[in-house]
Amino acid sequence: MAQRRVSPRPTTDGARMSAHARRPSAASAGRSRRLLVRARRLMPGGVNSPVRAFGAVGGTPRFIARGAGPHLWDVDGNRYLDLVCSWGALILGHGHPEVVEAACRAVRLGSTFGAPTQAEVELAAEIVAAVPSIESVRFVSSGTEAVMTAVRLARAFTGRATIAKFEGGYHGHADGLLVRAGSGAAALGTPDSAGIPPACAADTLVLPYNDLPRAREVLTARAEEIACVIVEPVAGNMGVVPPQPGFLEGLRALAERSGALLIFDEVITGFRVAYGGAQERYGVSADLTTLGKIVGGGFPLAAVGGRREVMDLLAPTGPVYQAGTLSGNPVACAAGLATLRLLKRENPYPALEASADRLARGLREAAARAGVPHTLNRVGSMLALFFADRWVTDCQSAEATDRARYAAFFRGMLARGVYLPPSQLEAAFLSTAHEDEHVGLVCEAAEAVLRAL
Ligand code: KE4
Repeated sequence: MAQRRVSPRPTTDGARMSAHARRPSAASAGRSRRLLVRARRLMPGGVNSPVRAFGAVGGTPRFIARGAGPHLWDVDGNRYLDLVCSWGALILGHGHPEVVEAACRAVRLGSTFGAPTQAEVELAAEIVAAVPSIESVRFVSSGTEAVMTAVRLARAFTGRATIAKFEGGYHGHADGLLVRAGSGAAALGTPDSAGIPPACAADTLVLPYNDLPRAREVLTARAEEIACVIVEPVAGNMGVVPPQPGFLEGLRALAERSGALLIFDEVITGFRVAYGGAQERYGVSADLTTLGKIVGGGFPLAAVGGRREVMDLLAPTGPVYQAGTLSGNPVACAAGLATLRLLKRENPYPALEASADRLARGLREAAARAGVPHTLNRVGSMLALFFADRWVTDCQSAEATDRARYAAFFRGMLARGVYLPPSQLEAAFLSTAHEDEHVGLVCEAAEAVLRAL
């Protein structure tokens, strides 16, 4: 057991704090640091998903003890305003009573049966009602599985092999999709993962996001071989990059013309940017849609859905095999159902839009007053502040921003009790639990940190 030292010592975040003179919101990280030492002996990097290791921002990853509403508490008792919301999953904040009650009620009846349940039928019905292009849905346990299944369906339906994706788009870690992915991979500077056979990556075309002429050129030239075009309708894994006007409509037309399926990866945007996701917000329908995060209410549940003639290719009705021990898990379905029913009943989207707009304006004003070059992208309640002097419209411009300055900003905000995404190439989120006072606190902290930068 490490000998606890009582003298003040520099934390790895560079802020020297003593046990007595700690700023009210400054965060000590002693227990997190000690847990990290143990964790690294037991798990690669001490984490179960790379971005959590703070590799892109430096400092000690905080081990979280609990969450409530808009807040997280770490194992040292420090409280943070959470702008990650478990990567967008918690649109209702941490521990919403209706979601907790639904999950507790379900788990008392049994955690998993490996057999059909009514909860799956009810959740499927909510999703089919919410997204008109989804006539049939299959539940899985992660966004990666949902995308894997969507791509396999597209290949079976078209009889073609090639996938077209967009640079900076992250669609989970299936071999064929981890090609110049965004999110963790790009942030770590290894856009292509080791362990993926060249032959596998060869079936994946990577196009520049928001570049419709280039997409038109490639998708026309190689029309015969393209099984699907998969896109994040709002990119949330290179920071936040909205689709340029006409981009999604153009992809729709190109897919139509080439006979490829258009897959909207709405793992982030589904139920986030509107109740009907990006398809409602932009009025463009997909052939297949992948959902995750919000749809599971904070539990491991994701989904792939779309045209019945495509979905019916899935076993047991068709020849495309796909399966999962915990697929459609009853506890996750209960939490997801409670979440979607509350979103439909209360329609918090206008209020979320207004809160996020206030936050965006406050951050822009703080950066301007601090004289720090910046740009900010926002769609609904997902947003990203970049340190750059020009718009961020694609992966190249996102990666060209001042990421070292973002890392310093992240650490400064963390020390002031605001938990931002630990990578510039991620999205920040608000939840219905974030109120005006919380938005104001974030803007105040941002101004102080930006001035210090
Ligand atoms: P999961 O397999 O992580 O549940 O979902 C993969 C996925 C698919 N599609 C999109 C658009 C996604 O954003 C994701 C996962 N998102 C990342 C954060 N941007 C999850 C966080 C992490 O990897 O730790």
